Amino acid sequence: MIKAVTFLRAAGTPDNFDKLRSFLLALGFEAGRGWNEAESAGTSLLAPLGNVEYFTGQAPQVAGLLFEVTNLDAAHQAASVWMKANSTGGSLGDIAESSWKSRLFSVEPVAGHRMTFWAWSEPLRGKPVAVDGDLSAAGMRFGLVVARWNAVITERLLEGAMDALLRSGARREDFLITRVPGAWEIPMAARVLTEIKGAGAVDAVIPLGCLIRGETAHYEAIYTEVARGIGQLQQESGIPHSFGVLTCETLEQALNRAGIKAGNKGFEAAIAAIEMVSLKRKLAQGGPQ
Ligand code: DLZ
Repeated sequence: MIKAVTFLRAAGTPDNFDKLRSFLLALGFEAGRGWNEAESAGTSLLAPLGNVEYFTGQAPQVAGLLFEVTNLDAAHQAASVWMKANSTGGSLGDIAESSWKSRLFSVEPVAGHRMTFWAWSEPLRGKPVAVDGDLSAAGMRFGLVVARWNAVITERLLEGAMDALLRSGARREDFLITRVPGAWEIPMAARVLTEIKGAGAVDAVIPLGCLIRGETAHYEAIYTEVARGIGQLQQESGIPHSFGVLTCETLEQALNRAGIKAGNKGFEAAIAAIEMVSLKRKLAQGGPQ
């Protein structure tokens, strides 16, 4: 139900009003919609986030207006430049460590209007909490579907994928490799893999194929169906499917993406699958703890 937090401050004079607005815009506030009427004028300065904090214990020496910034040194530099360009009788303090695991500085861009800018000392504090998958494949089981068409490429993709799985802690018995005639058949085989139950059930499917436009008249038709089929299967089964199907203009381009010059997309597809299985498991356990 709460929509926003607003701090009302009386600027005093029109000159103070202009100066404070100019200073806070220089420090990175976004200009909101103000008002200008006969009895009063207002300027609105927007921050991406706001909160109200109550506390117990001893607070650091901070002003009532407290602004968190992403880069305190850059903010201090911007404040310093503004203060030099505007003789206001205000003052700018140095950056200091606070007792609250943060660094801060206080400034009066206009005398009598004190505010404090701060940032966490530890860069990862204050960041939004996110859940990331890990890259450990131990304890996971994978189904790989490899198209035989353009085997010179797809076998390299398979090598890359196996390399990624083994190096990430999977054992050889933890992945089941199936071969299909061409990319068109990948979704069907992937579906069968997702339907395995019990000890052989797979945690993720890694499809590996290669479509080369120059040599495939109905390239678009096959590609669209393969992409749609794999995507649909992933949604329906809830089992992560990465996408290791190359779509290239030429054989040279395909070779480059299969380990020659532009990485190995099979390796990348396996890593993505590991990450998604891990993420899925973490989220199933309740997300960030
Ligand atoms: C038929 C065909 C053609 C022309 N090109 C490719 C290709 O570039 N890559 C690929 O994986 N498969 C190709 N195929 C085979 C089809 O995917 C499919 O296997 C056959 O049409 C048999 O259903």
